[in-house]
Amino acid sequence: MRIGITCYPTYGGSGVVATELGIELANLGHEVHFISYSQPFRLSGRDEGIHYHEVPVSNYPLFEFPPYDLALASRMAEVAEFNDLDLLHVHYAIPHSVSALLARQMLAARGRRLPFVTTLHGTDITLVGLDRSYLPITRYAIQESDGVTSISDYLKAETVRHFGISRPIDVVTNFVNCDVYMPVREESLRQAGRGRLAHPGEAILIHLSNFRPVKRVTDVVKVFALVAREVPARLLLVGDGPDRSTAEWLACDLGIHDRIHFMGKQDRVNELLPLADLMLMPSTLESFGLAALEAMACKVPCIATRVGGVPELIDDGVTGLLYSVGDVEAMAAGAIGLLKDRDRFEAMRDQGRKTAQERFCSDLVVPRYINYYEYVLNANPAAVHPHVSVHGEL
Ligand code: GMT
Repeated sequence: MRIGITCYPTYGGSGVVATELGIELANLGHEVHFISYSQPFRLSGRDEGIHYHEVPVSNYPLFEFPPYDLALASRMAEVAEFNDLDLLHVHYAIPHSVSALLARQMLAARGRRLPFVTTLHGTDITLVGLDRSYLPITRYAIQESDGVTSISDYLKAETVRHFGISRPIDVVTNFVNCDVYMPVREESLRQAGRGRLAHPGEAILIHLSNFRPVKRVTDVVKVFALVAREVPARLLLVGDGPDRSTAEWLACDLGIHDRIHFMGKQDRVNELLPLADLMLMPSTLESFGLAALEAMACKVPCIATRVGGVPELIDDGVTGLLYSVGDVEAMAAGAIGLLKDRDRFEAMRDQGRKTAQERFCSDLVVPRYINYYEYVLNANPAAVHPHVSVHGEL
């Protein structure tokens, strides 16, 4: 198949999922075309079977807000026509599904079919999509998509509840490549640099996010401060975003700045995650919690909040520990208890990896997307939604 993928290319779970999906599809022999304003950060630019098409956005002085969604629609239609794409797969509904809808109509006017699949990821439904400025058009584009998938049952239910969507939504969970995200043995750990990040006998806690308010990075620092009182420990904060400086100030105020490594944005998190003993994910909301899945695949249990789709991923007490939002004392107590009970800790590490392999491994989930594409392509194959007929250049 020739598949166009659009996503937010910067650091963020939906972009990560879209990029990893593109890589997996290309490895399986499909031709993948990313269409976005910059190259997704996990791509090298030289990946076999993957092409990248930048969306140029004119910054004409009249535009206080350059219309990216229109430029994206034009580029989607062009790329589809030049490369004979079979379908588009857009990640995060706003504005990508609206642009895809326009591209589909532009090509239909030329007698060419371009179905599109929208994958819902999180705040496109639970936050941004609920904003009255976006809600009607987001609802329309979801409803009009040729296929809609959601990354969790929770998000599917929220989409139906908030948007009144009547068309079917298929749940295709996020996934992890268990051969890329895997635990490493002690010797490799030392070579990989754990020695630089922690002293022997210290526990390493890790948090990975885009440091937006929903991630509650200050709770991460507070939990860590309580843990570090009881257990020799260090915290790796991976990522960057609006709440980073608040977190840095808090670390100074709590006198633990020297035990926290602010590592900024990192490309190869699969090399960092196995260095950790525990992950902290105290978010206000997660529709899935991809970072926790990546950690589980590396045998790193997660201390998380019982929100959104997280309980679909983490079995409380078995593959991680779940708490109420903001209950930093309980999260710290849970982390300390686990670090002090080696048998329970080891069992949880093993169970996490097993769950990742048995339920969320890319080998299992990516074929579900491929089957879904085939289903969409086979549904009403003659439909091109022609309104007018246009020939010549797009
Ligand atoms: O909704 C967002 O915050 C954006 C999105 C992203 O691009 O980072 O995150 C969502 O999608 C991820 C990948 O599917 C999920 O793992 C995250 O749980 C989800 N974030 C939220 O629901 C807050």
